[in-house]
Amino acid sequence: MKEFRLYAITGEEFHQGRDLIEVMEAAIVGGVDIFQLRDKNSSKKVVFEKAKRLKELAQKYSVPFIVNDHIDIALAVDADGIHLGQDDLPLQEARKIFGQNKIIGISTHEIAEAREAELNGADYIGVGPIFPTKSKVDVVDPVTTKYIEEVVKEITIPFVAIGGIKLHNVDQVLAAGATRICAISEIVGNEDITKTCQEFIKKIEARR
Ligand code: TZP
Ligand code: MG
Repeated sequence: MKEFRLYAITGEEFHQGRDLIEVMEAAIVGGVDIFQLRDKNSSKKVVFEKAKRLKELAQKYSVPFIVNDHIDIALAVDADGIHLGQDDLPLQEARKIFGQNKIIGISTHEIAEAREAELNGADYIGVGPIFPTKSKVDVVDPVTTKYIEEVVKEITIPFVAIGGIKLHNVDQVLAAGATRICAISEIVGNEDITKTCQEFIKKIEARR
């Protein structure tokens, strides 16, 4: 998959009433180079409608668009990828349905899961939650930057650090060896989304 640095995920509870497209567009303008629709509350029909609009946005800026959980919706809107958790459809089955040329990302919380995802052909893994987060229910305990260090040593596919990452603590994450950062609330919950993303990019670039 194409290299990326800053990955934004929708979190409409943080959008402060702003339009979904407006929020994600501000993030892309600020430097987000891959983004995901994550909606655990809406009907499939509503998620599909959002995905369709976000796919258009992705095309306008030529950035990959990922759908969380719903492989059928990802196929229906011709999304660039899907993101799956440990309790979703197994990676190899998802690959059969979704195809070789699409992006499949897998959430991991420990090195055994990272190894398995790599072995089974994931395009990237999520590594987290690094810090406590309020953006995910039934989340596992923070894995801390220790887990990043383990992944850096062993895993060769791209990984993105996620979970409680803010401008004020991202340096710790980068110092542990992460080169790609993912955030929900710090990006989409911000008054100035574009500026926040620009600052993330500056910090990521400074460490690369
Ligand atoms: N997976 C692990 S932590 C998390 C997800 C989806 C939530 C990240 O949100 P935030 O607001 O950046 O902590
Ligand atoms: Mg899932």
